[in-house]
Amino acid sequence: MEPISGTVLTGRDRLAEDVRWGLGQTQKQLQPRYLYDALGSQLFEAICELPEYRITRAERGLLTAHAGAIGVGLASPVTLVELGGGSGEKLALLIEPLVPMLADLRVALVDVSATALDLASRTLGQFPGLRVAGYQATYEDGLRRVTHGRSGDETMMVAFLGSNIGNLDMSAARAFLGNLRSVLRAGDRLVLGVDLVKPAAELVRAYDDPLGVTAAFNKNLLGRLNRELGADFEFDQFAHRAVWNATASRVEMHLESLCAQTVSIPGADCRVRFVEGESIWTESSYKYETEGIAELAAAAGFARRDQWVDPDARFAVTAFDAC
Ligand code: AVI
Repeated sequence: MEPISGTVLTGRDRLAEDVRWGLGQTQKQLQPRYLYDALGSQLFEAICELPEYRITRAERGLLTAHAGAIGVGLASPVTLVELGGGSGEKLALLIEPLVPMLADLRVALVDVSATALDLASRTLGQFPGLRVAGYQATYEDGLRRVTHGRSGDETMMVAFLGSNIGNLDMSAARAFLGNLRSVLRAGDRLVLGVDLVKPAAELVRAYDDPLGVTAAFNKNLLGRLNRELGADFEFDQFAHRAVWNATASRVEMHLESLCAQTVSIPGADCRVRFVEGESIWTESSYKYETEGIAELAAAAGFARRDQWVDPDARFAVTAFDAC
């Protein structure tokens, strides 16, 4: 699957092309970034509140307890960059101890969603005088723009939270961290929030909750193709499936066809045939071990400074220095 940090969605043509390609593969697939239209983003916010989905609460707890230590030793001026941060609520937790510590602190928000940038800027309004710049861009593009023309004495701290890195295949995660390192300087900091491997039953419940919110989040992708490309997917002819693939260390989300059927997608100029039981793979969520996170980042040129783990939820926040 392509990385979520890849090409920006530039409208219907891009969606149509990706859908035609993805549903033409032997293992049918759709890129996870298409899960996040307006309704999908709201459903994801609801997922974060589910008792079975512990990532958001665990990370919030770790950031609340350790934000001071995460930013310790940074010298002013500092630019704190958040990649794909959504509401800005977790960023605010990181900023709080930094405000009295640093005379010159700026924030750069990088997100493909204008709504998210707007929301995060409003959240950060609680810090009077804080300079906040928003970049509506992919991670790579936004980072290039943020780092371009930075002053000689400016330090950067990049936050990539919420286990967003887990939605990248291993090779894409490696490439992403390598690109990130290439635009940073030695001494810059990276804060990564990553979900850890845990018992299979727990993982499957987190991605197939009894209330059906994750199922709705996944099926909304079919709704999106109906709305935007005039497709005729029937929700009740597909089932949401969450599968723990232990070999690849990832939870896979699929939409499984419950019967043999043909779906028309006029906006993508195609008709797609399904046999009973055939699935569309819509997302991977890779789960790591604490050492695996450090090794992945080390290969890209980041040295682990400190790591904090929620032992119940099995979630880790790790601070790295670019070296
Ligand atoms: C955004 N991302 C880290 C979530 C995850 O856990 O992979 C998306 C998600 N998919 C289903 N539930 C949540």
